[in-house]
Amino acid sequence: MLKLHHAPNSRAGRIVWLLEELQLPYELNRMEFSPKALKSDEHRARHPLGRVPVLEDGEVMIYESGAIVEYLISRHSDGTLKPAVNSPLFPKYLQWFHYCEGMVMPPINTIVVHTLLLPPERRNEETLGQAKRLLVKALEPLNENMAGKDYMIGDLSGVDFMLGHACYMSRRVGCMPEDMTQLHAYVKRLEARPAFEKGIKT
Ligand SMILES: N[C@@H](CCC(=O)N[C@@H](CS)C(=O)NCC(=O)O)C(=O)O
Repeated sequence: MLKLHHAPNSRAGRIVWLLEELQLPYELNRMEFSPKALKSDEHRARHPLGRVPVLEDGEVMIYESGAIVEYLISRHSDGTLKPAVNSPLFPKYLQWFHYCEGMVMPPINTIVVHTLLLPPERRNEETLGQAKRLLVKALEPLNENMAGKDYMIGDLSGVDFMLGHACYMSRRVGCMPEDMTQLHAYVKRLEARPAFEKGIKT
């Protein structure tokens, strides 16, 4: 049985969403999003930095949300949700998949740290402003990419579990300008999927 180590309002939502789309049976270990839960010896034995998500599959223990998405798609999806290596969509799949943690999530992390996680006296307005500008810039190519498409590479794929969640987060932190109409429509499209809804609400 697959087991997902999870905390609310985190990237673990990407994995719940994928597990639900694939209709795979799984068990959830729900932890609080708190140092007490995430930095416990028990959880550090699963992830040395005490982070989520972590997935267990029998003998396998794997962390990094992108690696988990790829793992589930490769081992548990019967060839769906990923273009074949020789497909013209494959390079775009790789590009956008890695663009998520490489370009979009770093400024989101900074925004979350400087609005929610740090105590008010340690928050820095300049760092926050710079992260917000960087995030908007990182979203621009995604908004352009969405022209004429329902999902990031056309059909729903592994990319959406990464970038779809990151776009949802970007809107949530108030960094998706109104004129990014294609990206707003994309996030609304995702929100209409019950599995996505479950992913972000679990
Ligand atoms: N690149 C990692 C990031 C993991 C990560 O930072 N997770 C956050 C939640 S979204 C976390 O566990 N934070 C707890 C902490 O920083 O103590 C991934 O994609 O899984």
